[in-house]
Amino acid sequence: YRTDYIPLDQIPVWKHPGAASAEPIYKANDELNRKISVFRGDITKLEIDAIANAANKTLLGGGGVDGAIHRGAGPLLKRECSTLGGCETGEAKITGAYGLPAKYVIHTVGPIAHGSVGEGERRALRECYYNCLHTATKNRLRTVAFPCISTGVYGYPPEQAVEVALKTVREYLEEHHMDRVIFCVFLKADEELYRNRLPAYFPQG
Ligand code: AR6
Repeated sequence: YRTDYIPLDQIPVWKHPGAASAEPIYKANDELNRKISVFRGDITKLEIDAIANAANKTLLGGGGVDGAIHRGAGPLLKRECSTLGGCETGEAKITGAYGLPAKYVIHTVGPIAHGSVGEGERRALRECYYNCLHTATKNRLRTVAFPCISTGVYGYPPEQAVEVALKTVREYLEEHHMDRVIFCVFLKADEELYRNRLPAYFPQG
């Protein structure tokens, strides 16, 4: 019996900081605000409908969050992934989660940025978030956790990636039914980035 799994009901909904906050970009919508969480820790521990994986085009595993997901899931994950014919940048493909507490893993491949981004990289990163959410919707899944796609090995600047992540999720939630989206950050600096920028995309009503 595992005791290190984190059920969704133990992850608080993001709390608006109140007075000092970023300039709003979108209209306030408290209903949407209640669908967002920032969780700092290991995405492989989350008991949720789906976790997104920042994979590579082979889908056969790697380092970073991809390595952690494959280690946690066990070898059957790689076996299923090997039947999928890889994944293009910006695409998303769903598999079982095997030994993980999540129900599914949605694999996506972020753009390789190496420190500088143009419109192509931005569009590709948007597609990652959008296609993961769309894959969740198509599979009737209502709760999804995202790592900070592309901001590790792939070198996408985190302070630019957070804008794409928050904008894409905000726009998706406006148009589709989803119960919870968790931004699963691993680094303290990323937690601060998300908490600082969330009020721009999810202002208080
Ligand atoms: N849970 C949540 N986030 C994590 C975890 C974890 N267990 N471990 C790391 N992170 P990266 P990328 C964070 O490099 O940049 C792989 O080799 C990490 O701190 O995992 O998209 C793939 O096979 C960072 O914030 O993904 C590809 O070849 C974020 O996850 C390549 O890396 C993403 O970092 C993909 O690179």
